[in-house]
Amino acid sequence: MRQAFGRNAWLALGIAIAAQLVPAPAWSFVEGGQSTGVPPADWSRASTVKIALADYAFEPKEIRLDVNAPVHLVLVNTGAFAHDFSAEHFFQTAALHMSTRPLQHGAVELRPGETIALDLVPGQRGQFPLECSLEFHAAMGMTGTIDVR
Ligand SMILES: [Cu+2]
Repeated sequence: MRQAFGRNAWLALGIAIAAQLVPAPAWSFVEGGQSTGVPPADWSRASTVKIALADYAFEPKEIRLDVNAPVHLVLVNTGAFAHDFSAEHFFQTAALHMSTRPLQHGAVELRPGETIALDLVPGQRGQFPLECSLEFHAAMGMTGTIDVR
């Protein structure tokens, strides 16, 4: 009994320490009428931009977005293989809506046939590289540009 309690106590301590070590996300979150560090966005006026992830290309290859304008980025994997939408620099400058699920290292991966919507506000003008980070996909042409104006 004593030993079981001891193990649980150590486990709780380990979880508490691990929680402190998890780095804060590089992006910020925004919600209509409320914000956490970024101006509030009017999501009722958000535009929708669809991007297909095919084998092995983004369609369109150049994605144009307006700076500080909320957008529903709808990603659809139309291919037969898994792909990801990897744009770490772009996502670092954008504010994600709080309902948008967190990204892994500035990327979101989609299974064949999967659709994922990202609600975000581009926060900086510029041309940001986009690629599929799965092995050899970028080399086969699965790259693009996010052009924020
Ligand atoms: Cu890919």
